[in-house]
Amino acid sequence: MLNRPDKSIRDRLSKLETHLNNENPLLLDVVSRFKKLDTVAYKIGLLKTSESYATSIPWWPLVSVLGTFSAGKSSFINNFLGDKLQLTGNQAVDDKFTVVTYGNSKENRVLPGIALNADPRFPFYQMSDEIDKVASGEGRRIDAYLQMKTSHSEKLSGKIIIDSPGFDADEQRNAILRLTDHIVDLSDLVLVFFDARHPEPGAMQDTLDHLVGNTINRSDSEKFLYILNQIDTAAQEDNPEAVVAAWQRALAAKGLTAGRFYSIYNSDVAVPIADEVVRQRFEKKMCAGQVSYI
Ligand SMILES: Nc1nc2c(ncn2[C@@H]2O[C@H](COP(=O)(O)OP(=O)(O)OP(=O)(O)O)[C@@H](O)[C@H]2O)c(=O)[nH]1
Ligand SMILES: [Mg+2]
Repeated sequence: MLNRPDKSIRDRLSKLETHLNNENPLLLDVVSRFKKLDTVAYKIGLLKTSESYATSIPWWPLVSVLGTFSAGKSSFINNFLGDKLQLTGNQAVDDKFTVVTYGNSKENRVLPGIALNADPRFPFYQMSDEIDKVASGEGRRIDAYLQMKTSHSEKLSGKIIIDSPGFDADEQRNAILRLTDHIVDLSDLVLVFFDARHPEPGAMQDTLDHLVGNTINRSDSEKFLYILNQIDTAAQEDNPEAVVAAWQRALAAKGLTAGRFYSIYNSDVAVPIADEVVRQRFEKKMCAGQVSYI
């Protein structure tokens, strides 16, 4: 019996090592220990030579950014990375999930979803098989649902961020919803974005149903952060408390009364606040908001 991994797994591990070398070299030692363990497991028949223990754990923490359409998910990611990676705008801009990973090259690269099948950073071995599991027959259309982008931002090194299409009642498709569930399951941190311009339940019913109602009873509910973005838009009428209260009531109506709630705005794209006193107060509060969670 052969005691060494077959070629596909050797290639995969060598890609994994290259990525770790670029992003988190400390973990290289762990891979070599897994390889030793694999050899033992091949010998006693616990593992097939097409498998490795090293591929069964997610090496890169996954942060997903979900929520209502036009809430500012993509702008937030751009701001966090310090890189204009994602398109933004007031219309529903994104129609697929974008898996954002670290890239060596200074230029951002866009790769089709199928590229994820071969990327050892992503916690699925064959992403298209995973899509097939959640939406039968859709796996071969992986490019319709997913794309991959690389950014040279150091902030991305050692982690993966997923930007998502907003929840828009008209646009909702089953496969997208099921893929959302799947991504939520795999994520280590889930940021659920809401829009302070529309804090009332009607505008965010699907987000409430799907990302609040369905998640409060999960055993890993502590990985969800609920974020009311664009709170700068409450500066004009200087009523952020009323806006936040309306939002909290909508969440509470779905049963969410405890959790981590933040109200933030993105200073890159916010409307300038004319009143000096109000501006200072908003800026001070924003600094207190823990946007640095990632
Ligand atoms: N005033 C203000 N505008 C914001 C803020 N964040 C984002 N925007 C604007 O809101 C609009 C939508 O932002 P996006 O980042 O595209 O929102 P998104 O959630 O990614 O939208 P979809 O991908 O279409 O669901 C853009 O015009 C942004 O400039 C904010 O904190 N304050
Ligand atoms: Mg977007």
